Amino acid sequence: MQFNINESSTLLRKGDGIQFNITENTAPNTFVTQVIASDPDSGEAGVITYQFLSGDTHPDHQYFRIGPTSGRIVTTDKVLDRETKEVYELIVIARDNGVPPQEAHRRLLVRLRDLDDNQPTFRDCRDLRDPVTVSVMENQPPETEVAIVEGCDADLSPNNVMAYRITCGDSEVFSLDPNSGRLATKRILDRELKASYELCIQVLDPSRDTPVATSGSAVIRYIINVLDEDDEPPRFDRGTGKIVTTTVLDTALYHSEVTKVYAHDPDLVGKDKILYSITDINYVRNKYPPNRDVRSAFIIDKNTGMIRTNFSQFTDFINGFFNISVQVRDAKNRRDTAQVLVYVIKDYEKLKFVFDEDPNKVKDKLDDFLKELVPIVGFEVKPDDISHHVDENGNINANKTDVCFHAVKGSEVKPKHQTRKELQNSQNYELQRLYALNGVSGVENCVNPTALAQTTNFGGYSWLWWLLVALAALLILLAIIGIILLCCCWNSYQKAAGAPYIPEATNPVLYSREMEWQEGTMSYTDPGPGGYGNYTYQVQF
Ligand SMILES: [Ca+2]
Ligand SMILES: [Ca+2]
Ligand SMILES: [Ca+2]
Ligand SMILES: [Ca+2]
Repeated sequence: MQFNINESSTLLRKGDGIQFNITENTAPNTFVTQVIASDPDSGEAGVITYQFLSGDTHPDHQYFRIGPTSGRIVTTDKVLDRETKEVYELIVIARDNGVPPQEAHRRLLVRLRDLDDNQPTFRDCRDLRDPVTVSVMENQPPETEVAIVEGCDADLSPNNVMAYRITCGDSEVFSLDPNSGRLATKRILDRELKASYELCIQVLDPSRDTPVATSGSAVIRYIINVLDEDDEPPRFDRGTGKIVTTTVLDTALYHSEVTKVYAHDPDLVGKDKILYSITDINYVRNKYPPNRDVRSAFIIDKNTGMIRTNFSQFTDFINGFFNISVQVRDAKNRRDTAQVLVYVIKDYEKLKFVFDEDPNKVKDKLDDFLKELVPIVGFEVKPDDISHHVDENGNINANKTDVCFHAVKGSEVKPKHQTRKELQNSQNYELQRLYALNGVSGVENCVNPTALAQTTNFGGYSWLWWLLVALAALLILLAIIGIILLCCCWNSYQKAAGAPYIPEATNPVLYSREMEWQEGTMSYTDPGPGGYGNYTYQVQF
């Protein structure tokens, strides 16, 4: 038996069967080819029937049908999708009616031609997750490449040509080559200005008129993070000006904390490596400047910016202020400077606001409250300490807050009595409204008289301690005087009672050595007045 194949539509491959090409997605009953087997037998024994070899090892036959007598192979109503399966293998069996029947096998391959039946997309692309995160270094010149955008189209070339466009986001900052998908910067980027950008990118078939979309499988989001370079100087947080005002107590001891200066380096790189230093210290007072070298009066922690005292007492410096020049620099030696004015005051010169809320709530709103206060009273209030409220008897109330402060006008500390008068002005309705809004219930002495009595220092001890010492000394002195007086009285009594008289000039110690006191009788004779008569005296021991 021999197979004859319709040669006009075949591609012969030696030893590998014959391959036919048909277009994918073709309609049912599309003609593929016709196989014809010839049998030299005549009659019934030469009648040939055709069928496909079936079974698990040859599943592709289900997509095709063969005419049992005609040998015509056509497609079925099953969809032939090239993107699902491109080549189908068919084994055709031709069998005659002889006894026993004769068989011949032939292997055929059916390959699908590609049609442009898939749209470009991002959804099914390998290793692509939405959003795509990429990065680019700041300060790079325009046209720096950020990424190559790549979609996917399941069709074969030329049916898989893709084009790209930006459909939403920061398109004024980035350009996208529609053909190559090259995403690049349009200008120099500054991370400190904007650290992250976002784009929607659509992939499309350039041969079709595709509407612009900002979502769907043909759109992907790109997040572009700008990487940091150490290109910014550190800057002091100065609040309202270049000057930081604070106070130090006249009794401050060596290494007491004065204030902390903060600087901020906008860079991420090296922001933790900024260093603080003091470049100069001056002391300013109108009269009688103290004769001390003040350049070492304060020191600063180079890492934290904490300024501490380097003297143990500041009593000589009351009514003046120190002007400390501080500097901060980063790893690239970019610098910023600020002045810290430190006024030397006594503890009881401070005032406090009493808030009807706990310290955590007050901390959150304190900055805003103090900012709003400035235009109302015309001076600045600088907080020194926030703590639970202590009443005038020294009792602590955790539901209230004390904010001790000093007031500053220009670069001078405002006197306490003036400050108190202006902050307690009940005619200032704007001020009273601000107090009511923020729960301020009073302006009081920061240190109350009781606490002041307990904490006022004299060389490190409270005055109560010194008072007790003085009383004790007085008692001892009185006791000594009393003893001396008693001794004097006793001597006088003895003398008056006829006790033996010891001359004043005689050293009692020497005298005691010369006398030999012994038990017995001592006697001497007195010639008597005018030598008339003898008197004998006896003293019994
Ligand atoms: Ca296709
Ligand atoms: Ca396509
Ligand atoms: Ca920096
Ligand atoms: Ca930077």
